[in-house]
Amino acid sequence: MRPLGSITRMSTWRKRIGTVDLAWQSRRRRGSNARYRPHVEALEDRTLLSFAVGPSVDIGPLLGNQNEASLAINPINANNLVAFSNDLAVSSGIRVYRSIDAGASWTNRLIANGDGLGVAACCDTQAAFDQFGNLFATYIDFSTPSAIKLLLSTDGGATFSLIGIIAGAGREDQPSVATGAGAVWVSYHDSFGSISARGAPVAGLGNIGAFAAPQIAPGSRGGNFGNVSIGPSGQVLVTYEKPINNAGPASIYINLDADGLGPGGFGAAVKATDTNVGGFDPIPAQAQGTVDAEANLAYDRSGGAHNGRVYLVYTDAAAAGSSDLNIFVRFSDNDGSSWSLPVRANDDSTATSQFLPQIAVDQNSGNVAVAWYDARNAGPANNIAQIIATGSADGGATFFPNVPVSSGISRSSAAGASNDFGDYMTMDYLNGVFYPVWSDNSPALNGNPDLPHLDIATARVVFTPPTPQQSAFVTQMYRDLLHRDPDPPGLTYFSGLVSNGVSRIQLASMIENTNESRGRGGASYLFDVPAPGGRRDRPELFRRLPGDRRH
Ligand SMILES: [Ca+2]
Ligand SMILES: [Ca+2]
Ligand SMILES: [Ca+2]
Repeated sequence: MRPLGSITRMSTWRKRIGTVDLAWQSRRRRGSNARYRPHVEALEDRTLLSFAVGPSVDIGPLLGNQNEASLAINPINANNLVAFSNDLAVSSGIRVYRSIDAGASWTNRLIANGDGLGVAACCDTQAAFDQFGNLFATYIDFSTPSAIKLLLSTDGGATFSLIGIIAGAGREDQPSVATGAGAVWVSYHDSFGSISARGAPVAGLGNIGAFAAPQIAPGSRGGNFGNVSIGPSGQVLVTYEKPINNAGPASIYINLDADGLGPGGFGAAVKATDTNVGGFDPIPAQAQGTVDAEANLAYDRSGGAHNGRVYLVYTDAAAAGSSDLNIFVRFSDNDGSSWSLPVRANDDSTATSQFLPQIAVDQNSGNVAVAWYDARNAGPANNIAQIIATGSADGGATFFPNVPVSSGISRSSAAGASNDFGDYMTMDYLNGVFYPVWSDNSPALNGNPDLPHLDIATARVVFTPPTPQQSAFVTQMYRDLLHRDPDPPGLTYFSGLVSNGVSRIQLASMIENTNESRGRGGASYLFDVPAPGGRRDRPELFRRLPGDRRH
């Protein structure tokens, strides 16, 4: 409880307004017959926003189309970001982008085009830093036969070395890379049509052990568009969609390797959810490239309240063939054996497409961020998209109001890229800041040299969910006014309002004026006590306790 301030101040106030008199008397009588007590501290954080979105930055002003990007934040130096993308303007190679100033400025170069890192890299880049500052990047190399390769950088993306060929039979697809718990894992669609994965121990910067033999996920044959994540004890979860050869319906499965790098393999496939978005679902905003359900995983290794929880983000639609795609999140506290009910992350009321979602956990806080391409402002044509994001501070039970991330809206059909925006987007999230990375040909993106071709863009998004004090305030107000604890959506909503600058007095008024509160009677609040000198920017709240009859 915050001290009320000096009696002198209170005496000054007393002349102004009777409620202060009551508070002053309460102070005089404290411990005996106090009927009033200061309930809430002075307002604070009134201008604090839950999301602060920086400008969209063109990370590589390049001729032609670049798309299908991935990005990772260096935990040793969070100002060091490294991204990768396809570069459709060149015959071979992938583009690597590097920033050392938290994404404000970037350099880029082409790699894996006959330089020793790769023969003819094409696509499907995925990147992850680990806790030591090792940066891993995987991609498909169109060598003969084509192969999935893994690169390592120990200097924050300045230089790379080829760790090895993860798979090279010639028909592999869609690699993913994950780090955590002293390991690095790569999963991929193998040449026999199943999901396979390989892991290696990591003991320090540049200290990468040998990769174990490939492990097949039982029951995954015919699945693709997968992802991999590592849990806090080293357990490994892969996900994939199956079947993939239609526009929907399909299902999303997981397999668990419970002992991680230990000798046990992947367990049986578990269906996490059905979805009406198949492996090749043509929607107006991605008509040539089509979309899949884009199932992605993110374990919480934060050591916090939801340590060990794994999140699954994916796309679903009311019916197969519908272009009204939406983004859903489920979570599991038992490594995928069972899953929560889905929570919808996009909060628009349109019938447009939300697609290619990505999810990330801030391993310092356990907070969750989700971002995706979104056609909510496209109108009935449903054919242009911007990047929208949200976050959760309660372990995925509820999500905050959506926030626009990209400065503009892009039209992939104008770019002439056969796979439109690409098969996916990615993001990374660390120390309260997340960076989605996406393909952009909006006129609002500064620097693109040849619109309507695509460049790669990112934006710095600072997610500041309500503080514990703000949430506690809302909880106390529920108990006082509604005589109950807040339901999770109510707690998120009202805490978010406080965090977004709504004053606590306004909040109390909103709750007190609900039908539920009016039906309760009991406690009420006295509002808007002016501060000394008539300033009204630091009002105080005093709770009137039940039983008092003077007000
Ligand atoms: Ca194992
Ligand atoms: Ca929708
Ligand atoms: Ca370009």
